[in-house]
Amino acid sequence: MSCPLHPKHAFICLLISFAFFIDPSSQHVDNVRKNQMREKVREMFYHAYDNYMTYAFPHDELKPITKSFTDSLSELGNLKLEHLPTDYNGSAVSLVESLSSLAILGNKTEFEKGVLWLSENLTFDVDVRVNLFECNIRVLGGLISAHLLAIDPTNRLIQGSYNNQLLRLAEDLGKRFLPAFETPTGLPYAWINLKSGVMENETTETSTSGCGSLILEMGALSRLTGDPRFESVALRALRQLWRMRSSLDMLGTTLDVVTGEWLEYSSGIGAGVDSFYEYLMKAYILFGKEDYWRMFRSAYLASQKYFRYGPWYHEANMWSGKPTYWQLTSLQAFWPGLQVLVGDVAAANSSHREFFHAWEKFGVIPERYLLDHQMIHPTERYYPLRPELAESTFYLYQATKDPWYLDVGETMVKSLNRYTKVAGGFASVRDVTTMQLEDHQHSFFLAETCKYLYLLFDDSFVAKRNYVFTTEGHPIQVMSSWHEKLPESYFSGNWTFSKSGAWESGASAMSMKVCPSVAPNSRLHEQHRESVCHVPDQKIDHKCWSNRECGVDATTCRQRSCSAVGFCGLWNPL
Ligand code: DMJ
Repeated sequence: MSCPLHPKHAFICLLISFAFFIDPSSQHVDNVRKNQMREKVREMFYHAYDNYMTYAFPHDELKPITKSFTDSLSELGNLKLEHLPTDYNGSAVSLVESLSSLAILGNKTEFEKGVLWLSENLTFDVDVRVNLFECNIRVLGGLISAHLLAIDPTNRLIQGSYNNQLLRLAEDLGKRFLPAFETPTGLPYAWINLKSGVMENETTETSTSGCGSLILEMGALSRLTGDPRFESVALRALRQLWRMRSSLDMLGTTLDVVTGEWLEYSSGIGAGVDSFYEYLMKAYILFGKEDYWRMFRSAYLASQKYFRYGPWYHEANMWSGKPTYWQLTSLQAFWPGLQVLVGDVAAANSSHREFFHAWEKFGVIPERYLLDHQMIHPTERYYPLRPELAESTFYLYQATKDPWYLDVGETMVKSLNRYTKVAGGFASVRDVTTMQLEDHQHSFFLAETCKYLYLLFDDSFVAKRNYVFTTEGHPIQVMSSWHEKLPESYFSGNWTFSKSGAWESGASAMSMKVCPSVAPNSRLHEQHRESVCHVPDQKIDHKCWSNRECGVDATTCRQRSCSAVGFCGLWNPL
């Protein structure tokens, strides 16, 4: 099966292509299994959610072992609580984070109850110092996504009246973010006090993801409110970050928002950088601006060239491209999911297998594994119920419909229930070598881990619509009115739908986002499929004088080089 499109549209083609190989008899068996697994995941979600509502709400997160709470909104990013008023009751972060999952699980009553409670009780006029990135992805993203789900008439989530209360809350929060961007560079401070703005002597250090992953939520907020400031500050920060890249198209991990200088030159695809890549690609999908695509493409190619080693990704110095740290980290496991979106399914599959091996070996994934010493990092042995492997598994199953990914999901569900379930919810693992637990159920377990596992086994919620999931797993629909490229005629109303017809079964929820020009009668067999990482050799006969004339291989994403006899190929050993 092959595809007629620009490389950047390749992923839809893969999604369609794989669907032609589904065997109907095995499909029935898969469906039975999927229904059973979906119900198991539903139980998991409610065990986590009900315990939160009973023992922690309206505080931010649940402590499942002691059945108590933590007001972690200001602690997010692992800093200690500061300036917390004694009468502070939290911001119900786990409830905000649960709304889109409740919608996907079809619990309209609980969704509506949550919306009403937040409308009447949530306030951001509190003297609390919060991490901008975390507050953006969890609270702003949670509110915006729930607002969009609430106003989508096809969901019928609200029986009573809904007067955009969640959007008003989001707008209020977004305005409180704005002072963070008032720096000489336009790069935002990492921390902000919701009541008073940037605090005296505030740290000027932040991370690449901290200032490069705000555009989905802030962009959506501008489109919804008509106030351009949110999108404009987020975009300015993103462009500034991109201007600071090295000649190799690489970025560091931490930087100073006042001087605009890099503080940490080593970077990779994991902590501190991960969602920067993700948001360039997803912003292109949601808003259709060519600029996002150009930035993403360059950054992605550099990642394949300088970080990738077979299925693994090490870190590298942004100036020299030389490897620095050889580590597999739990956060990196989102990468295969992103690769599915860009069409590099083969590369996604090979990395995903390595992460799953790690899961099988340890029961869950340790935060950091030292590839060069073949051991777990001595101080990062924990697994805080992270969603990234479930997320990639969901994307890869969407793209391939290979039932092996259902096995992966089943294994994950079993491990989570076996090692992390306690009477009061799900607890993080402090040490994967002993499975000793820690008294914390992070809100992303409700927003992401359970949601992606549920969607793996039942994608009916996304099957006929085009959602982009934020880095916190909150769905935002692709809309023609927000999009620079997709023609109006492509949409039914203002929402997007999969086309009906013979090939619909193969079109996933993600399929229409960047592939508008596919027609059902396309002569798919005669076309050549390309991956986004494919860069053609300079000469059509693949002859070359130097490595510079050779491109990047489409299947492996590896840089080709010029052989002694003058031909481009994958000559360099891994
Ligand atoms: C989530 O808060 C988001 O996915 C974020 O981008 C990084 N990872 C955590 C969960 O692991």
